[in-house]
Amino acid sequence: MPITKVLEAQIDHVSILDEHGNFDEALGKGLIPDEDLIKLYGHMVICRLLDEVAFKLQRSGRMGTYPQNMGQEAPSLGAAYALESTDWMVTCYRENCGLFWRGLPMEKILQHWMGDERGNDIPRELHATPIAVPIGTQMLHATGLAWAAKYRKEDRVACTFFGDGATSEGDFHEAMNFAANLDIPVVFFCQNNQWAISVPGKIQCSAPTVAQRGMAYGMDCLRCDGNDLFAVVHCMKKAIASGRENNRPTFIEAVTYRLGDHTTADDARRYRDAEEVELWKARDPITRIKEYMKSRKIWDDSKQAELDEHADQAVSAAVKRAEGIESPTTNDIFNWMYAELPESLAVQRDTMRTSSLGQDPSQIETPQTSQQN
Ligand SMILES: Cc1ncc(C[n+]2csc(CCOP(=O)(O)OP(=O)(O)O)c2C)c(N)n1
Ligand SMILES: [Mg+2]
Repeated sequence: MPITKVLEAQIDHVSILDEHGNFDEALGKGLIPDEDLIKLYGHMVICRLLDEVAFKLQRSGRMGTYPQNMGQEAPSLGAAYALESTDWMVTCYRENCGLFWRGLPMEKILQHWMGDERGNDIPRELHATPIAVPIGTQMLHATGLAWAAKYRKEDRVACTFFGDGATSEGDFHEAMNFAANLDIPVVFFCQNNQWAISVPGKIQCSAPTVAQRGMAYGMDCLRCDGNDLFAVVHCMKKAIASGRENNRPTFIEAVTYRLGDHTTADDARRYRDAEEVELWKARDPITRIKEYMKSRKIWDDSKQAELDEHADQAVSAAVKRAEGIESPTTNDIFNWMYAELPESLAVQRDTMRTSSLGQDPSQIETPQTSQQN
């Protein structure tokens, strides 16, 4: 027989709680205990409010550029919930909700986007890496971390998060290839929010799913409704088990949507249709859980009012703490790169960098004293 079939592929799409309130009992029953669901819901509500407040802080000049997570609360939260606290979370910038679940204080996120890099100094015990803004770099870090864990025989997997656009980066393919060929326990978690700034997914990926990119490397691939917390938890549990038991990486494509602009420096109305946004507003992950809990009679309006008040207080307190942190000095730019600062940089530091502006540092009288800000 001259032609034989060498591959027949299939990708499963998992949905447990859809936007119409349909709940798949077979997959969903017992997956998230009610008590946890209430806590998870609370995290999503607080995270959404933080986004709204951060947007206003930026507009009123109290914050730098900020990438809202609005509409994408469920993917990282479901993943963080399924992971052990000792597993690595290797994130980019739309995983606030999961990081808060892990225990990252909200003011750290605010401080970081207020322009203070110390906000990205993640407490070690959280097992989370700094928020990666360069697209794609963190997937390689996750592969390295999980490889190290395997080598040291630690019971630890790494989960790395990235967007649909990041799957066009070379780093992504290197990380995937390495992980699959060396049996490294990494979960590659793609938040497919349909857009990479103004570039729609269909331009970046001509395959019908992003998930199948994992197939090319020989790893298990799963696709789910990313706005369905239950579906995310279901897929993550499978992926984590495969990592822990067999050191196998898994690729998860969580289909979601960025309800806001790419960042506060963007205006998405210039490149996408209002109808598309409306369609996805109806698939909001937060409303979905709220309605589900109401239908199960474990949530009501008075509990919601209590939560809203708590969220208000928590976010206001975080803003106050972030704004109360003393600003770094301009000298900090020089302080953390070299054990011993080269002479040329010392001159720049001591002259407020006037030498780089074409002024003669020797003409400046008391360089060191003018540094404080
Ligand atoms: C290496 C690199 N190239 C380009 C950019 C500029 N940039 C910032 S976000 C972004 C799009 C990322 O899209 P996606 O991966 O889908 O993530 P999303 O923002 O949609 O969550 C680009 C190109 C960058 N930060 N890093
Ligand atoms: Mg995207």
